[in-house]
Amino acid sequence: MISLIKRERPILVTRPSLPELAAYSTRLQRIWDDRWLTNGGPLVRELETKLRAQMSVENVVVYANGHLALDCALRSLRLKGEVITTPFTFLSTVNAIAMNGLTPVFCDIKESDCTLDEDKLEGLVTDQTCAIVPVHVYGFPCNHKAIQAVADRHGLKVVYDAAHAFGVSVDGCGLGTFGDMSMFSFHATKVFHTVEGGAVTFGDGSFRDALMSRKSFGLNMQGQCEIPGLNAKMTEFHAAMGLCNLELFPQQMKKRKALVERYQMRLKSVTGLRLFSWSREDVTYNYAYFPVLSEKRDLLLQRLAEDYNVFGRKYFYPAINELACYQDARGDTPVARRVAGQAFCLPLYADLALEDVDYICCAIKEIMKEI
Ligand code: T4K
Repeated sequence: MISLIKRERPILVTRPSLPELAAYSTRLQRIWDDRWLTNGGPLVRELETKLRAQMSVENVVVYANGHLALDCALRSLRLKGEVITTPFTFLSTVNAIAMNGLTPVFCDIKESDCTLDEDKLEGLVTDQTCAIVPVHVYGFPCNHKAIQAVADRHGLKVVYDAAHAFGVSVDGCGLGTFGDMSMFSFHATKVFHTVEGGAVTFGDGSFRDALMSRKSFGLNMQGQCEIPGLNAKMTEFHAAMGLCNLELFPQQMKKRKALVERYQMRLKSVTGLRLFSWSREDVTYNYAYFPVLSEKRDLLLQRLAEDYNVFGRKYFYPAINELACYQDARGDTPVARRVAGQAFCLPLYADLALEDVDYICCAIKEIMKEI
């Protein structure tokens, strides 16, 4: 019997994992010994090497955060014109496009997994289109073959926003191998984190110099600057956290998988909720988020917070093309607008107990009976 007495401590949508302090201190000792703190030090290089193996990608460049990684990826391709993306994402995706002087165009999403609807993509391509930025939202993989086919037909670059997708693979291939480049976020709220951080993965090694120089003021190996760049370098302290967390990652995925399965089992027959499918046999999921759709979302989240001290989050609301600065952008997205009005994420992190999931699900059942 599960007690539904309001929890004293809030259960938040996520809680960053941390290594043992002693393990982090061991890594820090190297920083103290070398006095090498930033600007591409040995721990950053070690992290890039380990990420290459972990993500099964040819090339990795790490950054101070995911947003700057995406900015540098787009900047390095010297794009001009329109970029097609989806509005069901975090503001960062579209800001990175706009702040590079590019014009975002919005493609609708599929309700089944909230990723770009490949059937609506080609109709948005014009002679101004230069690239596609699809989002593996919640870590659900986009249909990369269909997207690449459109890109190839029209000579477009493809840069994935894979902020949520660390550790996800399709048919054994890491998502970082798709398109021209992929950006991953290593923010504290992500399945794998460096406190703040991010990376760009890419197959074509000739992109490396441009990607490296964009994060260091635009200076290249010869000390020249062809395009102005940013300061988007990852520090040794952040890389040290990443090296520790990489070791914990496999164990954390097992815990997250068990939590997602528990949510699925307990919520699958609750009237008024729509769950997503986690059963694609070709996909290895990372269980980054537990998204749900409900027309009663707002009331449900309010009651969960007030009566049970449980805090879900409206990831992602509103749709980006409902925000003032993007509301005039081209592209009709009825599905994204509807989904943004119903989507929310329930608490999910490796240290969450299965009993907490039971508590949250019982609370949801009680609320859904009453609203
Ligand atoms: N593209 C996409 C699709 C993205 O989702 C993101 C970021 C990006 C690009 C850009 O990547 P980064 O530049 O961030 O690397 C969070 C994250 O800050 C952001 O990384 C993430 N996506 C976005 C979806 O969510 P908030 O505003 O929801 O975070 P916040 O501070 O409200 O925290 C969420 C919950 O986590 C709270 O309940 C408290 C808890 N928390 C948070 C932090 C930071 C902790 O317990 N400890 C902590 O240290 O944005």
